[in-house]
Amino acid sequence: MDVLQVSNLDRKVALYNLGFAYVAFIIGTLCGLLQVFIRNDALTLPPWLDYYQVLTAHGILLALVFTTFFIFAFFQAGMSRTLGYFSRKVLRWNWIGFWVTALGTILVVIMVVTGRASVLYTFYAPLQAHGLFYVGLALFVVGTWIQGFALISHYRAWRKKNKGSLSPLFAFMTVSTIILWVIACLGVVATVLFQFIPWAFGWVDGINVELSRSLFWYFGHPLVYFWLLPAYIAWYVIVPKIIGGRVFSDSLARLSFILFILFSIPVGFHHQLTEPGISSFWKFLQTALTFMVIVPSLMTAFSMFATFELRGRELGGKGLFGWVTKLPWRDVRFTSIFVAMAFFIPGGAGGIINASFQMNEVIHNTMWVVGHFHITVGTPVAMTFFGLTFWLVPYLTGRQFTKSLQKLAFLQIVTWSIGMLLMSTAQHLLGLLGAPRRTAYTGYNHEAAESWFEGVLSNHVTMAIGGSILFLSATILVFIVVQLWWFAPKSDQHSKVVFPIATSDSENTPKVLENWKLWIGIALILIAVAYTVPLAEMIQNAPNGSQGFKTW
Ligand code: HAS
Ligand code: CU
Repeated sequence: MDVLQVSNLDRKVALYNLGFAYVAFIIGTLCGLLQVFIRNDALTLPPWLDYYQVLTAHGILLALVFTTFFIFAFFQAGMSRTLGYFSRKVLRWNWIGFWVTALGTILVVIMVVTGRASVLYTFYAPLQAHGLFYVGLALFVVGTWIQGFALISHYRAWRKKNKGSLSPLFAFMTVSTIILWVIACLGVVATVLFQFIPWAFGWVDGINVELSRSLFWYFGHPLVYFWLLPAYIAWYVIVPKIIGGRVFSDSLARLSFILFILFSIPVGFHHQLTEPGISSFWKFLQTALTFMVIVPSLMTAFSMFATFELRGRELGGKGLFGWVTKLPWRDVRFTSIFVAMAFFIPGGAGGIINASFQMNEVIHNTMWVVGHFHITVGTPVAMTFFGLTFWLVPYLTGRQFTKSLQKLAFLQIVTWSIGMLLMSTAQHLLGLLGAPRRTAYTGYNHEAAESWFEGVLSNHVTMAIGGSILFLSATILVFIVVQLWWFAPKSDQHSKVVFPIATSDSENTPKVLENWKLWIGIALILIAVAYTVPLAEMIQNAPNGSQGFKTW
């Protein structure tokens, strides 16, 4: 087999992941469109379709399926690019992992579409879905582990060959993200295998609700960093190359990823601050740790500004802000990701509000939280993935990102930004005024609420307009992907798309940063401190397990 052929094989598995991601994306955004109209009373669903079914499909297809498949496409392409082509074995396991993940997804989607699992993506007990829904979830996780371990074995082979040297930044960050993912999944695997599956198939009578939710959020919070870190990889490693700069600091970048491994897991209680059954001390400890996990994001913000300013000044930018004008704004691969970053400033600030123990009371069960995650995962993460798509698909298919497609790409990111700005602002404000989340309608305080909800931005109509613009944007994006995959002109030697990787000077980077045993060990200690006692209390003081409820 010649080298070119091998590289094409690596690309194929990445391309399959990417294709799967975009199929989920278009169906998921359509479900989102339906939702804003239902909440606006402008749409009544046919009897075989229900609000919670659509909401479950929306959450799962976008937050879980689109992200995960895209992330593996990016990882596979990037690991093959930075560490060399996959061996046959690594390639085979990547494929097996892909098919297992896909099989799990299809099972889950069938259960949701046939109305057997309208339990939202958080699948809180005692809501009870069909047993196969949980089996699908388990397969999904196993599939990602197989792909993850295949990439780790590729990395280990590289390290064996390059004893004593730090791995390239892209590979380091990919491995960190996979480590975080595997440790995080232990919680969801435990609750799905030992609690949900026996209960849903009727082998046991009841479920310990508090324990299941806690194990879910042990996973659910680091899950958001499993989405975010690949975006950060793009910010640290790809964006500097696109603007012609370099990585600001190799050690800072690696340290921030290590901090995510340490602090992103022992914090799940910040999603359960209003739940009884966990004493305030443990809630307080975990909110304090949540404030620790903000640090690596602030380091990232600092590092991005530094990269931009250094490059802008290099290009002749003068004065305090002159460098801003020197950045390559006409390059949609950069502009899309810059706007994504800008959205993360209010997105992250909102997260800090949520994590503040007392303030959480105000926003917890409201639309505010829905606003929060649309300007974290829905834009900073998703739009970074769009920005990557514009060159990743041509890179994988050997086609050109033509001028006319570039114009369309600008239209796509402008519409996504406007749609998201309108929708998420309305969601935040409606939430503050008391509009609930996770529910289609509430009679509580309805008359008073009607009069509050009449402002231009605090309005369900604004939210629906935003949602419609977003769906338009999604169709443009999928059109671009289809063009780049099958129809754009083939690239030749000159127009060949490269995988951009910035130089990162690791000469002075402390080697201890790549000592995984050390960091995984500390992470496990922190997890044990934050979780052992409260979980033990939940098991010891558990009331009789709850029966299952189907509310739909
Ligand atoms: Fe969150 C709920 C706290 C980040 C996603 N979050 C959610 C839910 C989701 C979600 C999906 O403490 C709902 C779950 C559900 O269904 O119930 N979140 C935080 C905190 C952070 C945070 C402290 N969340 C995220 C990210 C997500 C995400 C990232 C997805 C990817 N979140 C919470 C809490 C709740 C919650 C509570 C529970 C609420 C409840 O009561 O239910 C932090 O990680 C945020 C740190 C980030 C920053 C921002 C740094 C800024 C950067 C950009 C630099 C910009 C540049 C460009 C360089 C401090 C890095 C310059 C441009 C210019 C224009 C100047
Ligand atoms: Cu969280």
